[in-house]
Amino acid sequence: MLIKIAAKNALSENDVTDESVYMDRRSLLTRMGFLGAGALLSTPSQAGIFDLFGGEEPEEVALAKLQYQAAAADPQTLTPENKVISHNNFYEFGTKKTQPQQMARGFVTDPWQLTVNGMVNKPLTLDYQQLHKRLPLQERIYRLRCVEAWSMVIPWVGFPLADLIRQADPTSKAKYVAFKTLYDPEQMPGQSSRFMGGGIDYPYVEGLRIDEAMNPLAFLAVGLYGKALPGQNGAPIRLIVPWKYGFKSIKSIVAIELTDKQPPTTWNILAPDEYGFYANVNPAVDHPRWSQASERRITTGGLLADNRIATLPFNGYADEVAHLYKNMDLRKHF
Ligand SMILES: Nc1nc2c(c(=O)[nH]1)N[C@H]1C(S)=C(S)[C@@H](COP(=O)(O)O)O[C@H]1N2
Ligand SMILES: [Mo]
Repeated sequence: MLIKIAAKNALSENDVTDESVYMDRRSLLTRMGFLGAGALLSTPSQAGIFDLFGGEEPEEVALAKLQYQAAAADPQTLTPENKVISHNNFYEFGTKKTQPQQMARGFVTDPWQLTVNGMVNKPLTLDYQQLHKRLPLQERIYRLRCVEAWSMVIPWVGFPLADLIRQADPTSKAKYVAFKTLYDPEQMPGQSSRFMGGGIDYPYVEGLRIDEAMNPLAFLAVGLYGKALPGQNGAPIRLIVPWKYGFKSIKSIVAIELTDKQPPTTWNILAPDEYGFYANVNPAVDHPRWSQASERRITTGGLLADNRIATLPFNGYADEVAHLYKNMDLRKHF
């Protein structure tokens, strides 16, 4: 795949590594249990996040990382970490934006089990450790565009969804990939209260067509800002599909199933006239109740700093993904 690098969008390594998060790289691994007391790194600036996950960064990975940084991020800003972890949609922990951070505080994600099965030759079950170790971790800076018309720029840590799917070796029958969030009403208060959980019929489910799932942009995140994913952002593992509205990026995944039928998806079940299966970011197709032509980019603190900017087709990733929808009417398949 070719990723165009637009000079005007270029981010230097310094822009990206400036955030305090990179000073904290060690704490990610410590918290994930990969760094013993003696395993110290020379200095934070010498240690790349990749080093921390045990291994050399292959040249292709290094190149891909730089390309994604250039292509994916806006020049001026990452959304500050404190915003990324305090303004959330995770209805299992309440429907208010500030609720998930509070309610997910004690969310237990280790032990965890993620199964990959269905139309595959090699079904997989990954435990908490394997989620972080089975595949080389990389960083991706992506825009996240919620269907509610706010957006952020977030540095995720994880691996391409395609890498995991390939390990399970899908059969030729597999045409879709279905995802499911943990169902645990004792831990997730929104699942046991219609009032708190927004009327969703849990568990939260999502799906992609297999060619969408295999696109190099589709990503499974286990961390953000160089640290393990906080509960409110979908620990221990969540999907990121940056060219689609945020609700496709399902959190706290326990099951990935390859199937030959288009899987049901939570928001489509809840309001089929408002939320389709595809949910590609599209400024030309308004939500029935509001415009999708622009968005509020959440940047630094204060209302004045929150910019309204034009929404781009496929959230700015058209070069990478528009070909997937070549012969489709995107008004019909919204
Ligand atoms: N299981 C689950 N996944 C979910 C949601 C949810 O309520 N439950 N909300 C979605 C929506 S609407 C958005 S915009 C993103 C928000 O991700 P963030 O809180 O990490 O920014 O998560 C998505 N994934
Ligand atoms: Mo969203």
